[in-house]
Amino acid sequence: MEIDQKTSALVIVDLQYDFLPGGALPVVEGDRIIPIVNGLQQQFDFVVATQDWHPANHASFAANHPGKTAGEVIDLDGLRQVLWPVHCVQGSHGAEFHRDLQTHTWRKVIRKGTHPRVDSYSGFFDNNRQGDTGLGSCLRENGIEQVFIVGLAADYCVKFTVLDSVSLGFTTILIADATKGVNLSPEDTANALQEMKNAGAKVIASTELA
Ligand code: VGL
Ligand code: ZN
Repeated sequence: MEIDQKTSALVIVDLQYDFLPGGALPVVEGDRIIPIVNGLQQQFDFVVATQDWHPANHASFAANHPGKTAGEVIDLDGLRQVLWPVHCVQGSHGAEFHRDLQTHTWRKVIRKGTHPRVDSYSGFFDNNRQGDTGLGSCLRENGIEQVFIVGLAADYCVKFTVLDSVSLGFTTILIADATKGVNLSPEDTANALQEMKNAGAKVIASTELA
């Protein structure tokens, strides 16, 4: 597959310490995708990244709901909310990008999940679809038509970023060997891949890119 540099972007989702082995909400072997993502970065002129960036009082943290534990699901202002361990707190080490990740060429970093009462899995919109991070307009203003998506986690933030990208009209390509899932249930990542395909996303391997 040929990458049209003028109209293509690589979007790197949440490659932060808290989602990597040793972090607060680790994806098993999540660090294995870092060299693949760095290799892909060489193939794109236009690279942006998202950063999960929560205040300490964020409503997605189980610790902020007395008696609840991570993995439980609550109703949060009418939305289904999975409760997570405290992660990616603004300014903390866990919220930083992994040191091996090349960041110097990034055009923009999109911080999300900053509203204390609303979670934001997608890099485009908050989970209630009210807040817009500006990623869509950033891509449009730069003439981007094809969005290639990589990062963590395949069954949450990557999935919702892919689905929103499709819904905004971008040709959307998930690079499957450059993502991995949390898998609260063992099938979650496989189901997420199917959901993304059903929505119209393409799923490719990094080796297919020329
Ligand atoms: C994520 C759960 C909570 C992710 C972020 O990056 O996939 N998952 N916050
Ligand atoms: Zn989060």
